[in-house]
Amino acid sequence: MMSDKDDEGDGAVIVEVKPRTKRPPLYKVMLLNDDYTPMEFVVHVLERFFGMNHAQAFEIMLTVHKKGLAVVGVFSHEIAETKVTQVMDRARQHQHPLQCTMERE
Ligand code: TYC
Repeated sequence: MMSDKDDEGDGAVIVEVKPRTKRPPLYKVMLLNDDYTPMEFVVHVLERFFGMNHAQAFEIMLTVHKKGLAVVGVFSHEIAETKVTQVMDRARQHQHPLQCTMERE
């Protein structure tokens, strides 16, 4: 129809598109409990790789010990992967079975 607002009969149609900027997804990094990894080692890992002070690190370590797991930080995909790798590498070096995983928030 020639009376249409955006159609002047020349085939040109104006389509307005809302600019939508999606936030990048975030990932929870979690530490899992086991029966063998020494408590001091877990505290050290939390201080070294998650920037916690000793008191915070000790508290989170105890939460994992009692509850089975805890979220130790929330990061972009790349940072979360780096944290998991750092923890798993350090645990392997010391032959501890400590497990660290990531999950989309
Ligand atoms: N449960 C371990 C122990 O009794 C301590 C521990 C805490 C291990 C947290 C892993 O993610 C962990 N030695």
